[in-house]
Amino acid sequence: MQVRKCASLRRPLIKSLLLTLCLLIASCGQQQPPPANQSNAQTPTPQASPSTAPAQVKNYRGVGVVTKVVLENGYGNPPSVELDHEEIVGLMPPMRMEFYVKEKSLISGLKVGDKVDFTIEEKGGTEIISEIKKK
Ligand SMILES: [Cu+2]
Repeated sequence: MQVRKCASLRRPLIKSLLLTLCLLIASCGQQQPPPANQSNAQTPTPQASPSTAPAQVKNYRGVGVVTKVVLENGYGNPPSVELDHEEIVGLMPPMRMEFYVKEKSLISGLKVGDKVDFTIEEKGGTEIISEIKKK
């Protein structure tokens, strides 16, 4: 569709520029499957663009009870703590889940059953505990 439109243009001054543009569009198109139908073609798929700001760090406060402490996860993974946590406003409902922690020292003094206050650092969909203190 776009290729045919460009090929029909006969203005030499802008022809090479448009041709370059056509090639760019065509090469971009090759990296993705063609749209399933015409209505999709009218609404471009959102894509990550160079102007997209880098992922912002957001901090969330939470409270919970320690259900597991893992000081060594192996395979280069950070230590982790499993918590029965209350609602983390703006992030998630109450649940039991495991979080990675930034430093082993944050959880080395904790044990199962401890009530804790904690801070979660969320960046680009990844959550890690940056602070955790026994109540
Ligand atoms: Cu959770």
